[in-house]
Amino acid sequence: MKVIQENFGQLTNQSIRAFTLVNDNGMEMTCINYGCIITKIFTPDKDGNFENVVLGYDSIEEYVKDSPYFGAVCGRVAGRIQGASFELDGHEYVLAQNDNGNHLHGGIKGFDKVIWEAAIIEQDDEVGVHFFYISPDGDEGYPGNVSLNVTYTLTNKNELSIHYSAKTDKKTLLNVTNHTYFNLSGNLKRDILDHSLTIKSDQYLELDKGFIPTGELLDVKGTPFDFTDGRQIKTGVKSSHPQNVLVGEGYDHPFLLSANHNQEIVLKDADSGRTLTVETDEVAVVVYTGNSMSNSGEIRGVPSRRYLGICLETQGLPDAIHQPDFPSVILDKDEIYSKITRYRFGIEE
Ligand code: FUC
Repeated sequence: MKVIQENFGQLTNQSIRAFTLVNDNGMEMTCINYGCIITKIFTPDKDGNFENVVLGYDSIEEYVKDSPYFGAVCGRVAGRIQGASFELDGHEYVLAQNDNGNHLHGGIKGFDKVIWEAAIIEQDDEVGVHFFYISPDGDEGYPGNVSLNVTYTLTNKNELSIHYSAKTDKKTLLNVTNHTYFNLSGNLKRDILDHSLTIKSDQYLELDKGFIPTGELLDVKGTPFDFTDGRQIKTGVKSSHPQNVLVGEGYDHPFLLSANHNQEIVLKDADSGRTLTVETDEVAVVVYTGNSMSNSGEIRGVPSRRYLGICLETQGLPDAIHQPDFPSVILDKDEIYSKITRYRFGIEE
């Protein structure tokens, strides 16, 4: 196993670095120190052909110009915060508005748009990159100096882990995710409509027209939101269920996960035989099927379009600060924030 370092261009006089983690099976993952963005993941199909299974670009300019959070770490708080403000200990905090008067994925310049410090990890059983960033007090309106670590590691079991850890010097909010768009067909040969998804989840959150949780938990049973026995993404895209229609025909919803984080989410592409199993200690996964992806421009030579990728954003519940019944996303002074998500790439048996 090894880590290869390369130049990924310049941004405001700072050089952007690309790190490629390679395991002994030939699986590769490339990430950059801008936004902790995962730019490429090469995994084998059922015939042993290695192809890229994520959406991304080959230049920093494209990421800066136009990226719907491809591969990036989002925060301080992933998802939407209604009205871009919240109250904490009697103090009103006003956040950056970047989504119709609401706050989305950490604001105008969130974790996805900053340069992180990086250090390589090379051990016998895993290789990785450790990213580090200090988000200053007042960043995008949030209180507290937050020091953050994001560590990507790859093993010979074709398992990629993301470990997030953080601390703050003042009570604040923190709910971080990774926004990788997966497409298991390989090199974007097909869209994700024929991918099938299994989620061990009995409930999902109802959204309002601003895509903000209403506070209602809905049962998946008997609806296009029932992924417990697996279902193809296209069933929710073609569905007339008001929640599928509302988000632009598809899914953009938080699903509640069980606490035992044992193979909770499985994505499959029958044609290539590729599978992706996601395990996490987070309380939810936001399934976003690329409903609002642009119909112009190209992604590595492939015309951009809706449903070209699917995001499985493991995280706390969006807008939790306005919902007393949701698990809290408040991080206390000197409390340790620690979350892990594992992605295992395989072949259908
Ligand atoms: C997801 C969605 C949003 C948005 C963004 C690009 O996380 O929840 O609706 O479109 O990605």
